[in-house]
Amino acid sequence: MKNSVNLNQVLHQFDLPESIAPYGNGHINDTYCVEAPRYILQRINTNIFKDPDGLMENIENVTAFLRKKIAAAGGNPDRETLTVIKTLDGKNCYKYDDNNVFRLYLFIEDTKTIENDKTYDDLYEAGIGFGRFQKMLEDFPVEILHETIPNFHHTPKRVEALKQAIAENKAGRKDSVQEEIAFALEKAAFADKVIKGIAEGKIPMRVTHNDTKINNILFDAETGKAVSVIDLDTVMPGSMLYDFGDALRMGGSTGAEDETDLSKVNFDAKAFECFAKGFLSEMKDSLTDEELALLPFSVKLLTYECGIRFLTDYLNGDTYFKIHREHHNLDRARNQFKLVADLENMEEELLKYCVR
Ligand code: ADP
Ligand code: GN1
Ligand code: MG
Repeated sequence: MKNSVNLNQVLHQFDLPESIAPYGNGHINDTYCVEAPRYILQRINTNIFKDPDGLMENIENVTAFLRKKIAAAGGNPDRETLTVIKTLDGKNCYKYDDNNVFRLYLFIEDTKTIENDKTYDDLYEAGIGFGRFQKMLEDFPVEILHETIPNFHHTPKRVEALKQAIAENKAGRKDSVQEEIAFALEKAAFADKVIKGIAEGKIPMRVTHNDTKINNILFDAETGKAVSVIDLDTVMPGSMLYDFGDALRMGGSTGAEDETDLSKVNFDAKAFECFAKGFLSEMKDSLTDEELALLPFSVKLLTYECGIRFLTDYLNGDTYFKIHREHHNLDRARNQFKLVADLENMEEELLKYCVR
C-alpha cells in the first residue's frame, strides 16, 4: 500500500468494521475485501486514472442505466452489475488524499473469477456476458461519458509511445530487447486499421468496456453462467472490436498471460469459436458487416497492442503494470507476440465462426 494509508480511517468513512484483507489479481487498482457482509474496497490507481471524479461519475451513470435494464428483464441488479456504496457524507468515493482515493462496491457473492483455467463453456459464457453488456448499453447516452484514459485503444499512439520509450531507454534495457523491438515495429503496419475505419465512418463508435479480460467477469459459482461484468474504470466510447479482441487475447490463449514457456502459448481456434458463439448470440443483430468481418483481426490487433504496452512499460522501468518479478513485463510482451505470430496465419480459419 502506497503512502502508508491508515485503512481504518477509510473504513470509517464508509461506516465499515475494521476487518479487511487484500483481494483478487488485478494489475491496476489495490483491491480489498471487507468482511460481514462483504464489500469490495478499492484504492483507485490515480497514477493511471487522473480524474477519479469523472471515472466514478461514469460508473454511477453506467451502473444506474444497467440496473434499470436488468430489473426490466426480471434480473437482480445487485448481482448483475456493480453497486457503488456511498460514503457517510454521500460521496461515491473517499479522498484520503490526492493519491489515495477509495471506493466501495457490494461484494457479488456466490461467484467465481476465472484467471487461467478456463473451459470452452466458460468462454461461451464470457462471450454472452460481454456481448450482453454491450447490447444493454447500446442506447446509453455516450456523450455523457468521460474518457478516463485518453486514446486508450488508439493503437498507432501506442506504437508512438513505444518508439518514445525506445528513444529514451529510461531503464537501460533497450539493447537486451532488440528482437522484441524489431517484431513490434515490423508489425506496426496493421496498427491503424481500426482507427482508420472509425475515422472513415466505416466502424461505428459504441459504449465499450475496453478491458474485457476474463477475470473482469464474474461467473456463478454453481452454474458457471456469466453473472456480471466488473472493472468498469475504462467504460468509454470505443469500437466493439476492442472488447471482442481484448477478450480473446487472453481467452484464446492456451497459456497464462505471463507463461514463459512459449511452447505452451498457442492461439486456440476452438476458444475463438466458443467465445464468438456466445458474443454473437447477443450482438449479431447490432453488428455491421464490416465489424463482423474484422472480428479475427481484432484479436490480433488487441494482442499486439497489449504486447507493445508491456514492452513499453518494460523499457520505461515498469511504471504502469503491477509486476511480481523482475522481467515480468518482458515475459508478458514475448507471450503476447507469440500469440500475434500464431494469429498471422489464422484469420481465414477464424472467419468461419463469424456468422450471424
Ligand atoms: P483491477 O482494475 O486492478 O483489475 P478489478 O476491479 O478487476 O481491479 O478487481 C480485482 C478483482 O477483485 C476481480 O478480478 C475480482 O476477482 C474481484 N472483484 C472486484 N469487484 C468485485 C465485486 N463487486 N464482487 C466480487 N469480487 C469482485
Ligand atoms: C490491465 O486492470 P486489469 O488487470 O483488468 C489493463 C488492461 C490490460 C491488462 C493486461 C486500465 O487490466 O488494459 O489489457 O491489464 N487495464 C488498464 O493484463 O490499463
Ligand atoms: Mg480487473
